[in-house]
Amino acid sequence: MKKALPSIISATVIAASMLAGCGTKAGSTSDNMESESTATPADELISRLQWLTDSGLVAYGHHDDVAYGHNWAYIPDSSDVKNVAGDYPAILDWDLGLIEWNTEKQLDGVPFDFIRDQAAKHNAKGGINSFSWHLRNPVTKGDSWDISESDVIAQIMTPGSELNDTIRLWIGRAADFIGSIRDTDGNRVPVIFRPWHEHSGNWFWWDLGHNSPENLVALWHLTREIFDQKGIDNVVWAYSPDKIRSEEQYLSGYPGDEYVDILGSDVYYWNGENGPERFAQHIDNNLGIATKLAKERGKLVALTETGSEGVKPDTWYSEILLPAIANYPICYATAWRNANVNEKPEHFYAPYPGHASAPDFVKFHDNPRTAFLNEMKKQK
Ligand code: BMA
Repeated sequence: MKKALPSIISATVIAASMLAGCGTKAGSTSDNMESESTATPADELISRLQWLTDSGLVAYGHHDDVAYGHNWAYIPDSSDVKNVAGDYPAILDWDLGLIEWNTEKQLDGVPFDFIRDQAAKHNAKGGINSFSWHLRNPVTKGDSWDISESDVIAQIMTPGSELNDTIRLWIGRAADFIGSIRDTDGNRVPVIFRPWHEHSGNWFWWDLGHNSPENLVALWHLTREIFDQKGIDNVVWAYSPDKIRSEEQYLSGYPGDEYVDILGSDVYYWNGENGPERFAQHIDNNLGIATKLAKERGKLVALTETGSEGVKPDTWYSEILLPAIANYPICYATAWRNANVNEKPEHFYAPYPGHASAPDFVKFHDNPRTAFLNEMKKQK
C-alpha cells in the first residue's frame, strides 16, 4: 500500500517541497578545497532528507527508541514503536549528554557504545540517526537546566581562560564520538546534530533567556570550528528553536547559512495546549517561518522535537499532529522518549502495546504521509 507519491498531500506541500531544501550543504568553515569536490557522508544524508521532502514524506523519529521503552530495557531488537506498529522509526534520535565528562553512559543511562553500535546498524538498514546534546553547565557544574547564572556563554568564550579550554574539550569529545560512528567498512555514518537546541526558551544555560544572541552565535561558530578542525564530515547540522512568534525571533541566535542545513523547530503539545487549535497555531508560527526561510535559503525543514506526554488524547498522532503539519514540507518529525515506567510512568511520547493510543498510532504509521524504517529501506 505504501507509498508512491501520496495523493492526500496538497499541491502546496509538493510545491513548497520543491522550493524548500534544495539541499545546499552548510559548507566547511575551513578552507578545505578537497571537501568541495568530494561528496561527504553528510552530503549523502542530505540527499536522503531531500528525497523525503521531494516525496512529501515525513520520516518518524523517536528518542532512545531501541534502548528502552515503557516497560522494558535493553532487549535486543525491541522498540515500543515496532511492538505497536510492526515497523521501527525511520529516525533513531539520541542524546549526547555527559559525553563531555567522558562517561560510559549518557544522561539517561544509555551506554555510548550501545548508541554507536545501534546508530551504525540503523543506518545500514536505510534509517537515519539524529543527536541532541543536554550537556552540563560548565560554570556551575550543574546540569543543562541549571540557569542559576546568566551569561555562561560569555564566561566560557573568553579566550585563554580555563572555562574556554573546558568547553573546547567538551565540544571536541562530542565531535570525537560522532566521528567514531562507523559502518562495517570503516566509513563514517552520517548523522543529524542539533546543538544548542531550544535556545529561544528560558530553561537551558545556553538559551537566550540567559545569554545574548551574539554570544550564542559565537558558541555555534566555535562548535563548527572544532568539528571542522577534527575533519568530522558526517554531520548534517540542524537549528532548532522552541516556539517563537516572529521571523526575527526565529533568527535570533542563528549562526548563518554556512553553519546550518536544517531549519527545525521543537513544538510540543504541552498539557493539551488549550486544545488542538492552539497547537496548530504554534506549528503554523514555527513551521511557517522555517518553511519560508528554507525556501529563500535552500535549506531543509523539520519538526525536530514534538509529542504529547502520555500520548493524550488517544488520537493525538493522526488527528492532531498529522493535520497540524499537513501543509509543511518537513522531512521528519521526532517524538521524545518513552521513559521506563519505574522511572517516570507518564513520561512517554509514543504508545506501547496495550496503550489506548496504539490503534491510532497504527493509522499514523499507515498514513501515506509518514515514513518508518520499511519505507526508508525502499529508498536505499
Ligand atoms: C527531558 C526528560 C528527562 C531527560 C531529559 C534528557 O525531556 O525526558 O527525563 O533526562 O529530557 O534526555
